[in-house]
Amino acid sequence: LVKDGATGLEKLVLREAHGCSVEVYLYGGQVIFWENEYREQLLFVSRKASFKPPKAIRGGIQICFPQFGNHGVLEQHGFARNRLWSVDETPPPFPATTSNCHIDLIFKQSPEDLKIWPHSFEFRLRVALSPTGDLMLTSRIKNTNADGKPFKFGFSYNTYFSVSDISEVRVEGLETLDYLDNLQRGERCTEQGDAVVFETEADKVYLSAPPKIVIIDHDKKRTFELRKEGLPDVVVWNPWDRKAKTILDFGEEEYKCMLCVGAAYVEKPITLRPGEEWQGRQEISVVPSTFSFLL
Ligand code: TA6
Repeated sequence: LVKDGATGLEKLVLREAHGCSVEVYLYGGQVIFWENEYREQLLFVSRKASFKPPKAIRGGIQICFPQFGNHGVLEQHGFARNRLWSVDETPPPFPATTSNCHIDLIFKQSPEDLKIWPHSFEFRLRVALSPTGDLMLTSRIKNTNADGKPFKFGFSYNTYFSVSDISEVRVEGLETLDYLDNLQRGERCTEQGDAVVFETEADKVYLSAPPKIVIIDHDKKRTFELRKEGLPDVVVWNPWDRKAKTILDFGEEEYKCMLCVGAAYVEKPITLRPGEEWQGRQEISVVPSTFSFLL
């Protein structure tokens, strides 16, 4: 656990044998850097990001809980992403699939937040790096209500991928899916039959998406793979130029070099009875793009 010089925030740094590394802020439980062995920054962080409460850090992987978007009474995307988490000294046994290069954080309900969301929970987050530098996030959320009450929640790993040029990016795996279009008051629409490309603002939640999504950054000759478990939906967002100008913690031209794609649980909220625990995993990896063999 070190204090980040630039932001004054405490962070955990995880370095894997081959040089891949990940940095996680206790603020928001937020992965902020993910570097491969070539020291490339694979996640986008806005140069205008605010690192002070109550603003969530614009970039990396935001943990949106217990609400996604404005679907509910809480602030946009809930409060987990702008609260202080702590190191989990007593992590429960995680599924064998997480590598032994990991860090564990925990986030619990606070007395003040109980007023806005009257439920007790334990949210344990494991951030793990595989031997090949894949980044795996496992969230385990347990209902610890003493009053026997179940609770419902929404969730998303809002992951800001760094891309070379958004107009050269294609996303495969979302073809023909139904999605909720946030630009049309959440209206349910159906995606076309081939890969998703970007020419204007996009703000969609794809429903019941397959376990693997592929994001091809043609210019950087890089392909991201996103695998998910326990999370049926996928969020896709790029503000494009006009919307970007209205976002204070977002540089005007930055929409060109980012794409927010994340495994989520949006359409139907998750219900947990007391003592029950939900688990949601997202694993992202970088594979050399097939195009690189052609060029
Ligand atoms: O995940 C997509 C989205 O809900 C978009 O509608 C956009 O608002 C984005 O999240 C960013 O939200 P934020 O509260 O972080 O500015």
